[in-house]
Amino acid sequence: MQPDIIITASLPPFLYEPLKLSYRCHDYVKGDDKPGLLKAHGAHIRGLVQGGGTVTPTALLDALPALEIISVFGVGYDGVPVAYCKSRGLQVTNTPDVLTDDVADVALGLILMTGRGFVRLNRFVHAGDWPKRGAELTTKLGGQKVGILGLGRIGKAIAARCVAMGMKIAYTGRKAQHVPYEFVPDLKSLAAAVDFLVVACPGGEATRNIVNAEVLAALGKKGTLINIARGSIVDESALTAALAAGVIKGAGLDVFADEPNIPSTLLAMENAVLLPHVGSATRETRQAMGDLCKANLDSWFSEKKVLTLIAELS
Ligand code: 8YV
Repeated sequence: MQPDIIITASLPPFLYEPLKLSYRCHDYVKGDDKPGLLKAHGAHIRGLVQGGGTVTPTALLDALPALEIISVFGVGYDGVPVAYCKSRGLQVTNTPDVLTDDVADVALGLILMTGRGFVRLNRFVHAGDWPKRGAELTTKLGGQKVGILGLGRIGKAIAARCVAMGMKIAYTGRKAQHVPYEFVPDLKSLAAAVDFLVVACPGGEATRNIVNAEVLAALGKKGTLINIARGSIVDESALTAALAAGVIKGAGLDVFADEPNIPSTLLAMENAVLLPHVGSATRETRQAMGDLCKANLDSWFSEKKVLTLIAELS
């Protein structure tokens, strides 16, 4: 008999359709009667599929006593209660590696869009202003310093791209690594030393609002904040205030605290380039993420092995 699984995020058809062929899928997102769904099927649900940004409450997991695995369609699993999963012996898998390059491309894009003023210049041309006056001069990126918060797989891919543009790299994180980049032990000193501060660390309680007013003040007028990781890592009201008061030069953001809602004050900031969380949003990468998300379930239910168990559980 096909295993029962519960779907707690809205999934693309290229993942949902194959899942429906292999599993009895219970849609917790579209289902109107959620308590009814849990009452009828909770006892025999063995797998859960969620998105990278989905928050999974322990109360929901309590209602799934037969659950064996959570397969995250995304690399970030900050919405998964990992300690709880560990105590219950649940497998938790994600989709690392396959999205690294695309997310790093977005970080580089945001550096180019903010640093070289490409978004402003695009508006300038569309507005018919070019025949009226010359384009503004911006700042050369080669030689500027990029500080990376979180030098994991994505952070390293961002560093490689910035090196290719002649930029200098420093980073902070839990520990120094064997890499040819300068390690700065604390975030505030890193912010003070760089032109671009790039947020590339995991979200979750340990990193909530660590990019705060103090860090932004250290980044200062010379500095631009780039975030491709999680909105929760940056204190969004402090960021909006810093942008409004010219405390920092600008921001390039792909992620926000309460997606898809962005405070109107932040939306209004001319010195911020805003994207709708598109780090992994290419057809190729989303397909690869979908394939890996399903492969983890398939491998667990056929061989009791998973392909990408999260670090805390391995
Ligand atoms: C996706 C992400 O938007 O991988 C992640 O953690 O944030 C993004 O790649 C999301 O996971 C899709 O569910």
